[in-house]
Amino acid sequence: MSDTSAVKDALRRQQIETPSWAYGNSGTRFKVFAQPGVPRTPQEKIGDAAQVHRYTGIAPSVAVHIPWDRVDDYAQLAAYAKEKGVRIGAVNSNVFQDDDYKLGSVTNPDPKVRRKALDHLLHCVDIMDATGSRDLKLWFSDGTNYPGQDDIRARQDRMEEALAAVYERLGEHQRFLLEYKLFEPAFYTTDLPDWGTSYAHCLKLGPRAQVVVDTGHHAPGTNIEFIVAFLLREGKLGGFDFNSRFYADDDLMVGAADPFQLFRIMYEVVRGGGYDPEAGVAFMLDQCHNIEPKIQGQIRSVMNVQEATAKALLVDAAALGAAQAAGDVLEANAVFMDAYNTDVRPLLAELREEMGLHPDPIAAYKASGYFERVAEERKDGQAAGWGA
Ligand code: AOS
Ligand code: ZN
Ligand code: ZN
Repeated sequence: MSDTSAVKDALRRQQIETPSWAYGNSGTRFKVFAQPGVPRTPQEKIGDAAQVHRYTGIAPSVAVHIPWDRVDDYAQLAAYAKEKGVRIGAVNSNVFQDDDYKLGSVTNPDPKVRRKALDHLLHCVDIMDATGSRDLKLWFSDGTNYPGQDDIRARQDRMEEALAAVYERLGEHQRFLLEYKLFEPAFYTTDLPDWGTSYAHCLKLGPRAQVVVDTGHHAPGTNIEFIVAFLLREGKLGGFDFNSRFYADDDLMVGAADPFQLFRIMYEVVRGGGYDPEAGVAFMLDQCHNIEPKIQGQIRSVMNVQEATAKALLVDAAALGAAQAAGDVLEANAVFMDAYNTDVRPLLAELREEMGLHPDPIAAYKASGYFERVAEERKDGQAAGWGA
């Protein structure tokens, strides 16, 4: 797509979801550096997410994490989000922070622990019913640390059983997105370590079980865009948890470590039809802002995805196809790189003005005084943190 107005039309309908946990304090295992103005409640996290949407125009939903965002009335929380101009997106389950889960959650050798974990997952579907969320995001920390610790095959059987029970409970318009991760916190085996394992489980269950690609969850050097192309082709790409990494699951701002990789991923999304709303691919961020300001960090990340998308949309498909058909390796690569090397910032500034937004979202946010206001208002009380 090289016609600028078509590119702009496509960008106008982009939707990127921000995660509630990105607005709270977070850190590494060594230290959590508390920041002023951090939200104390799920409602305040939603308020912050609404700011990101306000200045970017393309972040209309916020993912919640249960029980970090526990409230008595989830329908009321959804109504609150609506009032703020956003909606509640994916519901993220959490079966990794309880003492009972030391040896796993749904794959734990103890049936009582497995039942407890499954009950939590089913409760998350109840929450989706109340919030109107389409997606349940499942990430399991389950795995083992030592050879022989547990039976690898039996753990797959237990995983299959739990996933089938959740699938069964989903409503007609609901899906689950199954996340995989190479390692951490388990260091020897992880029960869902790669896209192939997630894919195999999802394939058995049906169309409402989809794979989610967290860009930080692969071995260094993995060709993530190939995974994206393959899953899309199979109708199994449910969405992304975007972030960037230098080493492992760093959860840094997307596009910070390797903007070229982000472009290559977005190109495969566009190429495979994953950008069309009917494809149902959820574009979510999964990040933790340890040292940088949180709302601003989310705005920057949304802009990074938008820039990569704009470049991907700018690839001249006709010229690329012709070069590929002719076997002209260098010309094909040149067409691809031309799009990547285009400075799309002026185009995006123009688009924002057409959308009634400030051309520079970060400058507009900073000038709004929101941060100073909430820093004052939220002086008292317990700031939300990773896990609270
Ligand atoms: C964990 O590594 C995963 O990325 C999950 O998506 C997790 O639920 C999220 O990062 C919040 O901790
Ligand atoms: Zn994730
Ligand atoms: Zn992760």
